[in-house]
Amino acid sequence: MKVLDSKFAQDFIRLGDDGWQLRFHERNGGNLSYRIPDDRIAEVKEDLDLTREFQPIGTSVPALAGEFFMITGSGKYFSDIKRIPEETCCIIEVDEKGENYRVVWGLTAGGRPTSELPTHLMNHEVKKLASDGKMRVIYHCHPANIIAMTFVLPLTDKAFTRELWESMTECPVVFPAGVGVIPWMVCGGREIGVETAEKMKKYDVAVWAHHGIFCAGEDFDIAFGLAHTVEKSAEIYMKVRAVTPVKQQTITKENFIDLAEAFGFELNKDFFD
Ligand code: 2HA
Ligand code: ZN
Repeated sequence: MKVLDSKFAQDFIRLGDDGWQLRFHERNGGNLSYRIPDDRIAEVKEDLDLTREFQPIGTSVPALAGEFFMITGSGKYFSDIKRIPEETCCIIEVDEKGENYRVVWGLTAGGRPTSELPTHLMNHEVKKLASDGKMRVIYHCHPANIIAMTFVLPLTDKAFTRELWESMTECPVVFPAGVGVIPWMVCGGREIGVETAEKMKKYDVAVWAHHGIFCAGEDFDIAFGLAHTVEKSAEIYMKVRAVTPVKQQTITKENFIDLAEAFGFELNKDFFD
């Protein structure tokens, strides 16, 4: 089978286009990766070129040795993913040590995988180990309202989690563990990847101050739905904040407890006063 005829590639492309439509990706902002299951990569083997040289990842991810990932390219635009997926995306193979990668499909007009490759792979490693292999998608985007929130709230997991939970009833249901927050750092390297992966041990969402978010999910719908929910809640928070410094009422701690009981999920109690 051709890569572009596979369901995983079509789902990858649809997420990319959905993110573009929702204005989460200005210019070349954001990146997306998917850890491809063995049986899915076997189906597209005929379309892969396994002859290229391996290159350093820039970090070590031994738990991902031998895995294949579909991933967006550095400098490529999300607005182009649907139109020219083979130019904007690629499939990479990680070597047997988890230290090098090579491109085996895509980037037909040249280029390399996203500058955030170390963060993507370190997040995949953490999530693969924590979920018994179920988590497969890591998604990074630049939604305006969650970025705006990083200029008005203290950069703590608790401040962000509480305000996001309080701004929309669905939020504690969708991300009951909460969200992690990372202060401003230089992006594109190993250091920010280490900090993000540390947050991903506890949460499925990491907020990068003045930059954007990273979300993890078992599949494309879950990862994208998470980013969408966080951003919608951030939009409500910023709207409320813009018209009043004081909320007249909100969702209370007791309300959260009732909600968790009704829906049968475990809320992260670290964020209760
Ligand atoms: O340009 O979003 O964080 C891609 C990015 C870097
Ligand atoms: Zn970014």
